[in-house]
Amino acid sequence: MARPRLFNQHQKRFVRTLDGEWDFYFPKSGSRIDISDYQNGERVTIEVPCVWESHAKYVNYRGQAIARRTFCVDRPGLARLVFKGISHTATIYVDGKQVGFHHNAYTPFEIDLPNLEVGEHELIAHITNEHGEVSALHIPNDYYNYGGITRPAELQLLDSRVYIRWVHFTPSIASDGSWKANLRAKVVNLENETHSLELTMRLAGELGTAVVDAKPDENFMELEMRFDEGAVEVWGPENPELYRLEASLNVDGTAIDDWSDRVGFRTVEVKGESILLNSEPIFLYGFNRHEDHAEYGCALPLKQIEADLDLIQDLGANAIRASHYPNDERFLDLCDERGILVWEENHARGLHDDASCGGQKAPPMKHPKFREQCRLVNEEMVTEHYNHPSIVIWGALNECDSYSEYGASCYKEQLEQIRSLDTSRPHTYASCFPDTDICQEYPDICSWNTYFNWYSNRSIPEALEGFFEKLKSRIEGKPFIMSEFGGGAIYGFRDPIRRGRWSEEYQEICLKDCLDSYLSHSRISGAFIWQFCDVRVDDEWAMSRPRTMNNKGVVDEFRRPKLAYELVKRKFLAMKESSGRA
Ligand code: ADA
Repeated sequence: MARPRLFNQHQKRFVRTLDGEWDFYFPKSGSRIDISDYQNGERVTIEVPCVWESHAKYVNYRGQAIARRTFCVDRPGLARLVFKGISHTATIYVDGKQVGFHHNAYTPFEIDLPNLEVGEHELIAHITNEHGEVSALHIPNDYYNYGGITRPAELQLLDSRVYIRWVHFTPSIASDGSWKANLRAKVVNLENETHSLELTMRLAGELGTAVVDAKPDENFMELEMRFDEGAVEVWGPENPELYRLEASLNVDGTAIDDWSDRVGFRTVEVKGESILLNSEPIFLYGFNRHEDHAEYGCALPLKQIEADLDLIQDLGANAIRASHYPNDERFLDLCDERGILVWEENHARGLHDDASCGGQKAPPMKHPKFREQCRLVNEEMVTEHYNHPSIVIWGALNECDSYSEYGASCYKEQLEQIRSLDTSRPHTYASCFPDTDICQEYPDICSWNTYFNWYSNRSIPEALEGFFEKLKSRIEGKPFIMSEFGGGAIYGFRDPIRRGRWSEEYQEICLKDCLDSYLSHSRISGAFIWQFCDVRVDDEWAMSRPRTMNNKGVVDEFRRPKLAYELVKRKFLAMKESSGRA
């Protein structure tokens, strides 16, 4: 059983995991199965969280499935279903009645069931991982679009139908050097009348209160708390100090609901061509990481997420780019605890006007659902992951159409939306179109994916100077991150004499040349190796990817280290020593 977070967020709510055995029904032929006659399908009992591709018979299955289980409600009141990730689109039914729908594998969703009777209930998720009309974002890609209930799920039972949905914590430094904490809460009232409530917040030994007349539906309130300089420890890579934020919703002094999270006192901003963490320039160095593993697909259990971060820290990295989608919150919780900096981004990779996209009638960015699906992912990503101190950059639209007027309107719209949801972090996007990109005015940080010595055989220093010359006017006055670089190596292919392409030796040379240039370049504030581990790719990409894998990992899909591992470790540890950081 997997908990959705590394800690409990509620004392008053009764919380029960919905992980464990679910019955999955697959069509006996074709790729469609319906809620009306799923019992005629092929039944397989699967341990959730999972991808169905972990089952030999469904290793390549792209289509629909019905997932079913029951759950018990043993008290009247409000029942809530919390899904941290279903891949990639799901319609949810309770007792045969549709109660929810969610698109996108990588963002969480929650469903309120205010009038569920006491007793046993049937829960069904009608899931698809199909490509085509259903999604503009899940298209055939250089990573695999899995199917399943891939992240933890839980049932919550509340006595009250008025509850705390979330509290956003925004730390800042006041002019006198003390800390200010802006706390913005969302309270949901599912009853028909307005309730006069008191919201109390406890944080780092301080207490703040706000009175709220919670009308039916959604209510927002804010309060500010102050902390003397030195009263709290600053969160950072060398001292990732976390504090528990505890909120309580009270009527006449009696708590009706509670909610808690972990937060860190830190600031991140851009100043000229530098990225500042706690007012000090910082250089981000690390990896792009897909959530993918040979045994688990994208449904990594906590032990594997921890093992990945053990390797990432052994390699000396201080940062991870969560390419190319919002990550499992347990990964973010661990990064909060370990002081690893995160660039988290919305779900998009290579959505062009002209990309071949697996049967889509419209190119993905012109897919009729593109703008709405991106808008929802941005909102869910920022709203649900807002409090993680480890997230220092929001990203959008990796290598999408940033070269056309239409594409530029999408970049502008989405970066503005992310800014409207969070003014406390800088944003960026990773481009790969130096000749045609027209969107560099929109992001706070300019980021570029370049493979000078993999997709071409150019010398890095020479290529880099020409590259900066070409971008000069567009990136002037902003920080610059080299967001992707590297080369492929087939694990176990050693070629010490020839050092041929796809050998581990060749990859080591690629990475050495890149790191020697990028880690010490005065114009660069960050360098993310593509990528941490080898990942499975969609069948449509298999022709250009040996082993139907993206083989640019420094470890393979089982986390077996390649020759470049020790080189990268030496380079990153030298960065750590030179920056004087722990
Ligand atoms: C792009 C893309 C990555 C990966 C990489 C590669 O930069 O952003 O997702 O596909 O290329 O391996 O070529």
